[in-house]
Parts: sequence; C-alpha cells; structure tokens
Amino acid sequence: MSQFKPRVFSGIQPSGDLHLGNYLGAIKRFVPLQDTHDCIYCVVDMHAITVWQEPEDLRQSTLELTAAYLAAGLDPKKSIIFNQSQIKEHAELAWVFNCIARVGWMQRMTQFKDKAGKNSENVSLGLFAYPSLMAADILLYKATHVPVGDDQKQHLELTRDIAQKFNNDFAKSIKANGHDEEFFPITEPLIAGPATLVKSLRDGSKKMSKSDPSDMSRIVLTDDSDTIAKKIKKATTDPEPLPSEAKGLEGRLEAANLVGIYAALSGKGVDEVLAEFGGQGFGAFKPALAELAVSELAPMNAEMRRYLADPAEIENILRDGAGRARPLAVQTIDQVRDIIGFVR
Ligand code: AQP
Repeated sequence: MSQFKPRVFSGIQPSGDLHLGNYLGAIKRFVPLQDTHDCIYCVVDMHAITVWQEPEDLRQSTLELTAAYLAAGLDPKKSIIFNQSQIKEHAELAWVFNCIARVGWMQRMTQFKDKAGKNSENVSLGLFAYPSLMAADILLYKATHVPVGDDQKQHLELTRDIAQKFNNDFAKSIKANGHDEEFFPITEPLIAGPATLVKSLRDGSKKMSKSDPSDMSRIVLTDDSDTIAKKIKKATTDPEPLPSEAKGLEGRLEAANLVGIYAALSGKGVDEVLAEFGGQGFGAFKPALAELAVSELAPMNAEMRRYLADPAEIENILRDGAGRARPLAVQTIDQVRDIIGFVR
C-alpha cells in the first residue's frame, strides 16, 4: 500500500491552437478521473516559453486552454485548475532537479531532438531542460498518476528516474528529516485507449501537432463544422476498403489513425468500429467520422466561446486554483529545502 494519496497531475502548453490529439490523448481523459482521484490540471505557460511566444498570444492561449478545460467538463470545484507561472515553486524545484538529472539523460529525449532538429545549438536552454521542469510540476504535488498522450512517455520515464535518484541521493537526510524513504512517488503514466497518439491527417507517420506548418494536418478544437468535415474529407488514405478486424490495419497508418479517432470519439473499441465499417471504403467512412467529430466538438466549441466571453471569470478560476495549489507546493518545497541542507 503506497503512503501517497492517489493524485493526478497533468498539463498542456498554451502554445497555439489545441487540436484533436490534445483532446483525445489528454483533455477528454482528464474528465472522468475527477470522480476517482484528487486532480490537478495545469496550464503550463512556463513550458510554452521554451520557444518564442508573443506575450499577447500567450495570454490569449492561456485563456483559451482554460476555456477548453472547462468546456470539456473539468470542474474547478472538483479539480485544481491553474496556470503554472503563478506558483514559483515549480521553477525552484526544477532548479533542484537540474542538479539531479544528468546531461546525458536530457540528450536522449527524442522530443528535444525532434523540436531542435539541426538547430540544437541555437534553441533555448529551457527547451533542453524541459523534462526537468515537467518532473517538478508532477513531483511538487507528489502526484501518483499522470494522464498523457504516448508522445510524453519518455518524459515520464525521466520523471521516475529523477524521483528515484533524489530518493537515493538524499536517503540519509530524508530519513533524518522524518520522512518515509520514498520521499517522491514513482509516478505511473496513464496512457490508454485507441487514440494515445493521434497522427497527422496528411502523414500517418507523424503525430498531429500544434507546430505542424500544415493547417490541414490537424483538427483544431475551434474549427467550425464545415472545416472539420473538409479536413476529414481531404485526409490522406489508401485505396483499400476498411478491414473487419484490427489486425488488418497493420501497416496502414492513415487508415488506423482515422479508425482510432472514430473509436476514441465514440467510446467504442477498434474491433467494434471495424465490425460496423469493415468492407466499406473511405467514401462511406469519412462522412460518418466527420459527423461524429462535429457532434462531439461543436457543443464544446460553443461552450468554449461562452467562457471566453468573460475573460475575467477565467482569470478568477485560475487565481483561485493557484490559491489552492500553493500550500501543497510550499509544503513540498520546504521539505526539499530541509532535505538538501538549505538554511531557511
Ligand atoms: N498527437 C497527439 N496524440 C495524442 N496526444 C497528444 N498530445 C499532444 N499531441 C498528441 C498530448 O497533449 C498533451 C499536451 O501536449 P503539450 O501541450 O505539452 O504539447 P506537445 O506534447 O508538445 O504536442 P503538441 O500539442 O502537438 O505541441 P507541439 O507541436 O509544440 O509539439 C500531452 O499529454 C500530450 O501527450
């Protein structure tokens, strides 16, 4: 039996338009966890500035992401919802973790390699150290579970490594300060369901992403119904009809992606979807998918607009959430200071 209370933490960067991958891989899965766990959902604005953000855009994206959380069903009475930069302890713990993590660990992160590309000498130091801040976000609240998309799996493994190394390096001091030897929990990722990694609508080998230069590669949560239908209609596919079992999707990246999206939106399994559409071509499947996507996203879109009409209320929710997160963060950081040997 773990000494830690089951607690969920997750965050999304306010770094551009939210897409269907963010929704199916993360936000939609945050909602039911509110009934079973103590949940903290963060707008990770300090992560967003690891690449350049226009200040006005960052402010607006923060409001939009919060509106999306609320419109999807996150309830500020049940969950703590706030933006990261309001709690300075995230930065403080990240610094400690920068001194725990090894450069070689960061160099192995595939997301850094993808984002930096050939330009790795010129990207910000923050982008390189991003996983250390992510570990701090999670461990500041001693979160035991983190719902994320599959692209974040490697970062979560690193969070576990950092927690483990801190627990080992400071074992004597942790004990001397009266804590259990597992001071930081070894966090479990929650990566499940048929859409753990939604792919680009133009190229089934790439993930759907905010930073893809092609607008047609992603469905954005604020797209209107016609745009959603158009993007699905134009999605790259192969000429074969759909198979009647999941095994038949092997090697058919684009087809597997669209079927996975359908399954995640409808709450059905992939086999169930194929039992219904097996043998049919994309001419029949795409309109059904478009109709389903519109029926789920249109009400959310309307709800987001309703929230965004009152930005002051969104700011109140973030401020209130920060007020509830702060005592938890301060408690952990004070313990960490004592364990490290900082005088306070
Ligand atoms: N394509 C995806 N499929 C499933 N889940 C995804 N997520 C992101 N893309 C997909 C999940 O969304 C959450 C928030 O991600 P983030 O804001 O930290 O951004 P990211 O992972 O760097 O991906 P983005 O949104 O596409 O941004 P860029 O273009 O900057 O890389 C995470 O839980 C992530 O797993």
